[in-house]
Amino acid sequence: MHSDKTQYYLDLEDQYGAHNYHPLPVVLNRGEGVYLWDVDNKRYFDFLSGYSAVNQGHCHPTIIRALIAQAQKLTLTSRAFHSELLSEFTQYITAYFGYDKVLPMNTGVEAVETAIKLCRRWGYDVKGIPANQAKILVCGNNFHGRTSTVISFSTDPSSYDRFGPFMPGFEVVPYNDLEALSKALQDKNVAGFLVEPIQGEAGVVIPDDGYLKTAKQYCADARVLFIADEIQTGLCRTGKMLACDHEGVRADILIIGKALSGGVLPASAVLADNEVMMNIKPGEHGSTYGGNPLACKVAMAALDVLKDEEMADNAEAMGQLFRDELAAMQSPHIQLIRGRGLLNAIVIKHANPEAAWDLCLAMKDRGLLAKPTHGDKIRLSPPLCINREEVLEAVQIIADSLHILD
Ligand code: IF1
Repeated sequence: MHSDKTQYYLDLEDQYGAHNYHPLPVVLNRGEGVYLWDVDNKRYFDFLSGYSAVNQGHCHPTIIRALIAQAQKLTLTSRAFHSELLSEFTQYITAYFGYDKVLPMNTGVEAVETAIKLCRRWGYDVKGIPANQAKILVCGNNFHGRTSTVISFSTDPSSYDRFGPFMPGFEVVPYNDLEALSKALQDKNVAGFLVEPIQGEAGVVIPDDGYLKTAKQYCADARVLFIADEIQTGLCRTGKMLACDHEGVRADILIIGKALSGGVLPASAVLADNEVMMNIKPGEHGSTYGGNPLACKVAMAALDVLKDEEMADNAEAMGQLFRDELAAMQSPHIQLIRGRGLLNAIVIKHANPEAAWDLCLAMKDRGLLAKPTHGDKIRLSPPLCINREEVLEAVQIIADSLHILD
């Protein structure tokens, strides 16, 4: 069982915190690179990376240096005034991703909400959709966050059940189904198509080769905005800067978050060209903390690190090695291994429906942290600074742990 110390913290949170999560029973208090430590000073490989927010590794020194220096200088001005850092950040990030403009927000879902508002506004002002008729197509099994608007188009009851009434104006099309998309695009009131290049929460579901490229073309032909939610897949996680880069697709609206700050603070951004971005006028959208100097400084450092340390290439190489080594195990308990770069998942095959959870507990005991999703899937997504030796060591832990299911 747990140490008294661990149990003490588990009990505190259980008593005073809302029960909106079901975490593994481990209490962490330190992180560095690919490692986390618990309150008993036991070390773990982090194979969740804060749901892909910590791509650069925990407490990356370059990012933390930027955080500390900026925190001692200026943290928040609000958008009522200009700041030196926001100015610099807008130039930096638009050049980095190749868009005319950026709109900074904080959490991922706020950036999704922003993209929805931008898309609708473009639909009315540019495309000429009649008032309040704009439609946005979304995919089956999507995950784009937890606000009431975004859960309105979730297909997962645990996201939406008994949280209604829901926001209208969304239509679900099956993921990875070009025919269904093409049919839905015939509606002249469609303004946008919102898609995850790889579906994370659904269990790392990778669409067929060519899906994104053709979907983008269909959208262009129908004069519909292609909106890529790269909050989880972006920033080198899948072996390219953006997952859309695998197919040479440039989104009309690009949404990023999570690793934009390297796991240091909430920072998200929406990127688009003037035709889309310039329809929102002063006072029509914003956020107290969006684009604050501290987040801008941290985000530039976090983006620098991704390029300076060639994290896309490392994710590609280490991901390949990781999947090859998992496959070589030939475990009877692994039904499927899938992923791209270091966004990976295994599907567990076992009579016991608790097997994936039990496996995660066994891996925790042996020094590796990961979390099951949808019962039988385990996402395996370490920080992108992981090296060959560490991948092999992690694979050994997974192999040893799998034997508890024998
Ligand atoms: C939770 C998963 C990851 C996202 C995409 C927007 C957001 C997310 C593609 C919203 C957030 C999270 C949030 C986290 C679990 C999680 C997750 F399991 F759902 F799939 F990452 F693996 N678009 N993903 O993946 O961003 O507002 O949270 O910053 O507990 O809800 P946010």
